[in-house]
Amino acid sequence: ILDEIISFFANYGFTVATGPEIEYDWYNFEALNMAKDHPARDMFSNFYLKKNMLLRSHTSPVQIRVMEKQKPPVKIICPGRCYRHDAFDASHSPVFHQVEGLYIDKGVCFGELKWILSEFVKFIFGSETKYELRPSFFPFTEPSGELVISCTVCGGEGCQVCGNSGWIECLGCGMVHPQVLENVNISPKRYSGYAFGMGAEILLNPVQKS
Ligand code: 2NM
Repeated sequence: ILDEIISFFANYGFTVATGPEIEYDWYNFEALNMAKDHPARDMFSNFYLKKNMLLRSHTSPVQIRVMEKQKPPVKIICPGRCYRHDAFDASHSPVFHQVEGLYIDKGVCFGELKWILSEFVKFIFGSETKYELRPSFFPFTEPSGELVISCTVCGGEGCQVCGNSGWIECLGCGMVHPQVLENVNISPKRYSGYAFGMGAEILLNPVQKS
């Protein structure tokens, strides 16, 4: 499944980047615009190993590490294992895999993000799967969005996997927050970019064909 996601984005010029599963507080939170007392940290309730080291709760730290080292254009996809203090249920696991994408260059806009995500949904779930992009919030993107797809298990009727809503949260996305670019010494006046992140395990669900 990771290979399938990667091969889609490789066709659009993304290259794979990886990094450590044990991270510093700075890379997992601070650089992503989440200060020590930021309430958004609760969303990524986490496993600390030491005062400033934890099991990463997303693969965004890899993207921070790449942006620190590499000048734009940056066009990367970051697959890898992540950890969250979540109990097992139909859509959660304390250990899961994420794929995050990042594209930074001059003139990258929200319309381009919408376009590549719509192509992605068609490629992975087929053109019969419906999708919606809804407004959302992340501290590291502004504006932020959430992409939902019609439930691949029940086809939208409502079931345990989609919490009877008929929709499954597929991924989060947005334009990289100017403060995040400042944190890695990229000028937000000259550059902009989009980012997105998704859990890979939801793709283990069978795809409902009509
Ligand atoms: C998501 C949703 C929205 C994201 C942002 C960044 C970075 F490093 F550029 F700031 N990496 N990934 C991002 C944005 C991840 O996952 C749900």
